Amino acid sequence: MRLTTSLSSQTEYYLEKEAQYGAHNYHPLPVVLTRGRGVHVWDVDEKRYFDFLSGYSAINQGHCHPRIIEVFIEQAQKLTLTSRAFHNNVLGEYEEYMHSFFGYDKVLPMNTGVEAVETGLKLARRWGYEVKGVEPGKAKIITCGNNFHGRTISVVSFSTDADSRRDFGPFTPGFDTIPYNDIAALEAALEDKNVVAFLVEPIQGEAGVIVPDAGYLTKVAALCKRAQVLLIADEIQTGLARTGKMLACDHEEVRPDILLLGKALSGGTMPVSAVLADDEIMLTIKPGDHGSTYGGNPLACKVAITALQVLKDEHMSENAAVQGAYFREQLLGLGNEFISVVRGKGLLNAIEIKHPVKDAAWEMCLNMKNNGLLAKPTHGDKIRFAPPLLISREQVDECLDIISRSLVL
Ligand code: IF1
Repeated sequence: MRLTTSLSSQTEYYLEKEAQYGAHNYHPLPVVLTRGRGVHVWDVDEKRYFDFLSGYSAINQGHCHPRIIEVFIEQAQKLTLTSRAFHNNVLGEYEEYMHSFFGYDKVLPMNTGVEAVETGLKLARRWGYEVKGVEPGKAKIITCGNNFHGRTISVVSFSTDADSRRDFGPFTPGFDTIPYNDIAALEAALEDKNVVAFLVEPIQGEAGVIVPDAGYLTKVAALCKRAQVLLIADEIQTGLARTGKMLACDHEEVRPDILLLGKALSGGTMPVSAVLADDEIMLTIKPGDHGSTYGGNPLACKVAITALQVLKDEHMSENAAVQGAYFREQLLGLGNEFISVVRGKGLLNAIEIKHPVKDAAWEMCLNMKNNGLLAKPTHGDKIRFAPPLLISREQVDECLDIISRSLVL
């Protein structure tokens, strides 16, 4: 049964404003949110929904987590930004906290995820020339098909998604793409002595939550070490407890040479990202070589410390592992004829829809919206399910009932 979505006048009012005055660079679900707390959000008509996207995994701690908001307000009333032209009394403590929490010598603080990716690429190239001894201008970085690492020109230069690249050229050179989850292809690519790094998502998020074979990351790390190539793990979406461990790399006890974090590093309050590496890599960047206006601002640092502490104090990795395994098992048990694939790790999950109707996944997401759960398709036939990591068993059961009632057309 295909629903025609009748929208309230309140909702229409906001949609029209965005259509008139905003760039059309997204096609959101027709819902206008006004409030969030925990796993729930409310729309302008005070209807409540379960949020099963979590801001693309930026809201792992739940909407407006009280401890994070409290620290945000407190710091916001004291000192928000000094720029890096001067020191402040928060940055050093944050850097030490990140060192202790993740076990890297140093952190380079940035803002958005793609800035962390760009920073990682610049670090790898700089290290390649100054430590590995690659011929100037020849550094090469290997990336994976169906990757998603952000939207800047250099990063879309190695995207394999036509929409992300069309008419955005000319592109940045120095990147080669291999198939994801393909050890033989990586081994062949690493024959090139100009390769300085391999950039990889431990699980490919935007591609539809593609989980590689068990042991893939372990083999990747061994090959990179043998070839004197830096392993850059993009944990901007998979990190921070989302997959049932603090980092997705922790499932195989792999320690990347460069670790990229973002999104939930601020608990969904503001853009905060981070690049972690040991001194041999990090100290190739000298004063004035790299930076950003807001990078490492005291507000972001205070918020990030609390956002990380909340993940630990509330055992969110463990809950993600337990509730995620249960959720996938129950989804499979629904016996829904349209669910062709269920996959994921922790609370980063997705289903694939096989249905004769062309935009069935979108229609099903509209059904879920009308039934009180917000999720959005990715690449047409895949629906990502990624609730905040504090979701309870009772709430998972309630959501499974909503999903079951909605995946019908
Ligand atoms: C959009 C999804 C997309 C990321 C990984 C870096 C970044 C992202 C693994 C860049 C950002 C966001 C961007 C947003 C939708 C969402 C996303 F996979 F999460 F669903 F696009 F693929 N590495 N992912 O996932 O971080 O600069 O955005 O802070 O652009 O539509 P950012």
